[in-house]
Amino acid sequence: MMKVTQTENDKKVLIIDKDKSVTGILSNRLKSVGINVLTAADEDSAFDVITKNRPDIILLDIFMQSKSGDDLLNVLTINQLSSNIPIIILSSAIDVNSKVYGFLSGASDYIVKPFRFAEVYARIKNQFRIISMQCELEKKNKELMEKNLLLQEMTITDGLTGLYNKRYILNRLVSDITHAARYKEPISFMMVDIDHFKHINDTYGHLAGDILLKNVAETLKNTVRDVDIVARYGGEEFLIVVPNEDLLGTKMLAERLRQKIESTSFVIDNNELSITISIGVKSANITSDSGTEVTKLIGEADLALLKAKSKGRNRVEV
Ligand code: GH3
Ligand code: MG
Ligand code: MG
Ligand code: MG
Repeated sequence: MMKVTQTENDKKVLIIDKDKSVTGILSNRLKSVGINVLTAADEDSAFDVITKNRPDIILLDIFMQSKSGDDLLNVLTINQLSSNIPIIILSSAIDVNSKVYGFLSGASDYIVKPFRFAEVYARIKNQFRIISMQCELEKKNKELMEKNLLLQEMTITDGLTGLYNKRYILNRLVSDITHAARYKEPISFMMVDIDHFKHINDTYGHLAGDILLKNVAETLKNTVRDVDIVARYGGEEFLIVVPNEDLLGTKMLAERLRQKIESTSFVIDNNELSITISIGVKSANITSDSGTEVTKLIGEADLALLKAKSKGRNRVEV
């Protein structure tokens, strides 16, 4: 007798046998080698068992005279609940056509009755091995997809703040502008820059500056609307895309941001830091759909930011 490996002990085999010709002895033999055996005598009880117990393999006894076995084979291979469970046919039909029909209908294996237990067991083990290989492949595939997702996320994310990075926002802008042009919607931007940030670094250290940047990023993200996109554009500079909003609405949103940052006390290393931001706002109605607009529009938001800085900082300019 072959030895049952560890993995086989938790595997379940469902025997579907209408005339109960094979169930008894076969199920006892399988149990004696440590396989969990489930049985069903008709379609309804088979699907009951499949739903409740999720068998790994189905042994389908086909009673050729009634043709009912063939029908059930087709049902099992088509139904979503059972379509990915390998089916081993047990049949007294030895002709090639019956075998070909079984395989073409989706069976994974075919055993001719009367059979010897050793053959059934060997073929079951063979299916177990195929299942393990598939599981292994699926696992590897899942790991690869997760890695891929993580990499994709890393390429669009700023490591310090977790915001989108400059590369992402520039790409995103092109499609947002195209969208705005197509639907004749306004599109607006805010260029946000922390005032006198150098002073924070000089006074509290670069590390505290980093933490502050993270906190400011979070505050910005929590203060804008869900549709607005916040990106870290440079060191202490953020670009916010405000879709489908005109100049007036964007100025109000910018003012809200400015006030929020001004009124927030950022606690870093037991120091309560108060900072301010300057914001340059640019709104546009895109008429021609052109990606080259991006550089121009950002340039204009930058100019507005410079204006805010030269006018004394902690303010919004257009
Ligand atoms: P202004 O009001 O004109 O914007 O003054 P500022 O000091 O903020 O501007 P400036 O451009 O002179 O300095 C920006 C500072 O931001 C200098 C740089 O060291 C700091 N900085 C840029 N990126 C980071 C970062 O990732 N971490 C930290 N801690 N500091 C950064
Ligand atoms: Mg600054
Ligand atoms: Mg939000
Ligand atoms: Mg700056």
